[in-house]
Parts: sequence; C-alpha cells; structure tokens
Amino acid sequence: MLDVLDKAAISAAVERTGADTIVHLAAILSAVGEKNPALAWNVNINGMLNVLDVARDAKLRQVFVPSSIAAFGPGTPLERTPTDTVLRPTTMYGVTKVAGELVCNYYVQKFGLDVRGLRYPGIISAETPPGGGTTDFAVAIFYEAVRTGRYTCFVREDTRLPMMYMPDCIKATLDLMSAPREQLVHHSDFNVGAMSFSAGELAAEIKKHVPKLEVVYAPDFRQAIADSWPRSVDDSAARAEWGWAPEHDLASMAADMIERLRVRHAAGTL
Ligand code: VAH
Repeated sequence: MLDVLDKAAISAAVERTGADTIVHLAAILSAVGEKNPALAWNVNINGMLNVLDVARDAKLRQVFVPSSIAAFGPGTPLERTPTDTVLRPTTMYGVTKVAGELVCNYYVQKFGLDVRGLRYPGIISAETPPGGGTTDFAVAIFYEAVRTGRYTCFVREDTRLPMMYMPDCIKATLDLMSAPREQLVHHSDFNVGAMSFSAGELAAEIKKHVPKLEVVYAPDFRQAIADSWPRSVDDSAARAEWGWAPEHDLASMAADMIERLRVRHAAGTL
C-alpha cells in the first residue's frame, strides 16, 4: 500500500517488485470530488503525473490510466457519444479526466511511453462496494436488494447511463493492454461500451430475482452530474483498433450479481 502522492514510494515499489507495468486506478471519483475539488485535482492529476514520471524514468513497458464518461459534458451529443468530440465536463473529476487524457497522450508523443486508457462507464462489481461515484446507485441497489429488500435511489427513475459489468471492464482493460501498439490510433481516450439502462430498468431486472424489492427515487446533487453525462457511447474506435466486444448484458449481469451477493450475504461478508 502507498500514497499515490508519494513519488518516491511509487519508484521504490517498482524497484522492489520489478514491475514492468502500472495499472493506475487510484482516483477521487465524481461525487466525492464535488465535495472536495482541490483534493480531486491533487490526487487525480499529481498522482497520475507521479506514476507517469516513474514509468518514464524506469522505462516501464506500459501504463494504464483510465478516463471516464465523466469527461463529457454539455455540448456533447448525449446518444452514441463519439470518441472524438467536445469535452466540457462540469465536475472537477471530469476536468481531471480530460486533463489526464491530454497529459497521457502527451507522454506517448513526447517520451514514447506506452500509455493507454479507457473512458470507463459506470462499473458494477459484486466484490467492490460503491466508492463515491455518481453511478454508485447501480451498485448499491444490488447490495440493498440482497441485504434489506429496500433501496432509496439518488437519481430519477428515468436516468439512463452507460454501464458495464466488472468482468467486461477487466476484459476491456486487458484486451487494450495486449493489443499491438502499431494498431492503435487512439491511446488514452477510448470510449468503451457494454450496455445502457435507466435506474428503473435496473430495478425491474433485479425484481425478477428479488420480487419484494422496494425502490424509492429521491434525487440529490448527483442528479445534475448524471444529467451531464451521455446516455450511450459510440465505441466503434475500440472495436476497430483492438477488437472490443462486451460479453455481459443487463440480464446476465443481474443474475450473476444477485447470485454472488447472496453467497456473500449467507457467509456474513456482505
Ligand atoms: C463515478 N463511477 O461515478 C465513476 C465513473 C462513469 C462514472 O467515473 O464517478
């Protein structure tokens, strides 16, 4: 474990482990970032610069730095948002993601560092609890459906966002990192999609497994963030340049999530 703002600690970890690749996932997400924008800027930008500089100076093979659909904002087409389009985010997290994409692409061009990145949609996992993001509702609803059968959702029922099941997120990340470099036109700013659904459609799918689930919709400050993001993305560049193809849809994700969370609940680890 280390502090991503401690460059010497990152360098020492690379030396100690002999790592040749860094997958840099440490970041302050959108909702927490709006409560502390200075912290979000410091961690997301300076932490990333530390990782890039250590990778450059240690001549590492590759670096992965994720971006996010949070890089988009007003003025961007909301349906089938293109990979190459207007990027005017309204959250500090989104600003750090746009800046991150530009800096990572700069390190590719200026230093020849093999940096790659994906604009992750909302990621849903049965292992990782919600972590301060605006898409947390799509994770928390599963956990509460299994724990209590009741969930108060912090966005409107009709709020639709691009989402992805964690196994597909890992697959996309590994597929991108193993693609031949000469095939890539983009580097750190690929759209990657799997599915899009509204909070209401998600609740209806979960009710097929938890019929008694009660969902109340009580939008809070995160509604405005969600409203600034795409409803769906165009990931044709990812499909063309490194063969992206998702394996999970809403039905298969919901069935697997409920099954896994029920096992954890029975074991007392939920
Ligand atoms: C967030 N889960 O909600 C993150 C993600 C697509 C959004 O970057 O902030």
